[in-house]
Amino acid sequence: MIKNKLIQNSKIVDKFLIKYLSKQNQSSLISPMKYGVISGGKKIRSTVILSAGKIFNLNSKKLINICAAVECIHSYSLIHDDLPCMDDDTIRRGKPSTHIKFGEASAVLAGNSLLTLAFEIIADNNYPIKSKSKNEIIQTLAFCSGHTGIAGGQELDLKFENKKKSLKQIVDMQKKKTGKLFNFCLYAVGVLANKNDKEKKLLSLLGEDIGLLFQFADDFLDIKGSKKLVGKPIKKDNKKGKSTLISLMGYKKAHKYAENLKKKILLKLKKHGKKAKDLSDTIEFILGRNF
Ligand code: GRG
Repeated sequence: MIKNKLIQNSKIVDKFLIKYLSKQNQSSLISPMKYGVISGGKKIRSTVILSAGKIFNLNSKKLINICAAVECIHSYSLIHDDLPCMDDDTIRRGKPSTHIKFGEASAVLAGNSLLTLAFEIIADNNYPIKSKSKNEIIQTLAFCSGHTGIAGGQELDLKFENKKKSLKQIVDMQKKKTGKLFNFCLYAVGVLANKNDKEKKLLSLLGEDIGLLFQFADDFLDIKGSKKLVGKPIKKDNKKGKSTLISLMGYKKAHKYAENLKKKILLKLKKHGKKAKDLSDTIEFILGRNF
């Protein structure tokens, strides 16, 4: 059921991105950009956005630009994450990483172009939302992507290699590296649903916890997953000396910790009743997934 939803949502977002890119002046970076963002990946962040939108009766027309922008930022971060100067991975989504297929320089530039494309997609005059909302969404996306968000988290992830770090340090790093983009997903839904500052803050914290849960699942898959299903090399974290919940407390305790986080998230969704069913199903998928 949820798998069908992921496929359906991927199609909607891919269709939007293909159309959007086809209307731009063409350049040789379009190929590595498309390779990095279209027809690959679970598009889980888009599914989180669309499921959260259901709670507030927001339809996909209003949310599609947010989904596409988030997938551009996410794919940009993966292209750069795979570079030799970062995590140095040659396989992503079961295919050669972008720098292996197109060369390092094109991969760096395609990543940069996806980052800027994300902001272009939200600022677009054809995106029919209020200018005030656009500004707020753009500012939050910048905050969640830069040194206070994913880029900052990635820096910590690399610096923490082969070092003994506390639970708080690991959780803070993962909340930045992976949580902040999910934080943005729910915050943007809050903006579009005209929620007040307090409600938007609660939504963004919920999003950050969903992102943290997603990262924990990613770390579990690195140990127990199948390379074929995950689409990237596994058992790398230990070799690289990555600081994860598992390296700190062992697999069993880490799994218990993640289960508790999942319960906490699901409990917070209860107040929304049936309207939160899609998002609850997505959260169940996030921890239970095998890809
Ligand atoms: C500032 C955007 C930005 C990037 C530069 C390289 C970097 C800094 C950040 C890397 C952040 C990173 C790779 C976090 C890991 C998040 C994660 C668990 C990725 C896997 O996501 P999936 O499983 O991937 O959703 P698919 O392939 O399904 O899209």
